[in-house]
Amino acid sequence: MLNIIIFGAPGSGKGTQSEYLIKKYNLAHISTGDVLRAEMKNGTELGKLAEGYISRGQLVPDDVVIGMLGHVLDSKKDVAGVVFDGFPRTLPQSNALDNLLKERGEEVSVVVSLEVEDPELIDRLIKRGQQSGRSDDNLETIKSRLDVYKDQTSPLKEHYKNTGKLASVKGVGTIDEIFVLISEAVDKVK
Ligand code: B4P
Repeated sequence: MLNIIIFGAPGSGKGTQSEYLIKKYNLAHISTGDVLRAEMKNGTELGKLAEGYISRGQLVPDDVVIGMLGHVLDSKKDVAGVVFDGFPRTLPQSNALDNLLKERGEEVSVVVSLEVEDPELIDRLIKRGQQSGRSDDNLETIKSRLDVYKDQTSPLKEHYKNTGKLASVKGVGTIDEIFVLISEAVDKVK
């Protein structure tokens, strides 16, 4: 199975490129951000809990997200592989993913890291906020999300570099141009 982690700062294009990946390689898509937003929309206990963290630009606690991921993964049976979008975001999440995949006789195939500078990230998210109305796409929260990414998530790059799974891709350019680079990285491990 092809298990792709699409990794990067908020606004780096993870969600956008995931849509292309699932179509080209016929994969399932797990976006923890999408799952949490659906829970918020449905007003579930999990959604209410997540809302406080997301609106402040903080990460939802590891145990909550890891438990949720396990359930979602169980619902994706008989697939050619999975695109993990926005998960893992911390070292404990990365260890949990390794274990969840191992239990299923699987492993991470490749970690595609989209590299985009802060001013471009801020610009993209402000623009999206004007259309989407997402509670976390405002300047103050975007700055917190970028700080959280630097402190808690970006260290994972070193971790995946050490395992030989990291493929860094320039995330600036047209969506199609970036997808060509991502496909090259994926085709190497297919
Ligand atoms: P996510 O939904 O994952 O949001 P994100 O990291 O901020 O990235 P997003 O998907 O929005 O942006 P993308 O890179 O696709 O998470 C939201 C929140 O949920 C987190 O802050 C956290 O609180 C919580 N959460 C989620 N997962 C968690 C976890 N594992 N652990 C704990 N908490 C978790 O960027 C897309 C934007 O850029 C779009 O507007 C797009 O149109 C634009 N774009 C894309 N490519 C472009 C290009 N080439 N040029 C110009 N614009 C481009």
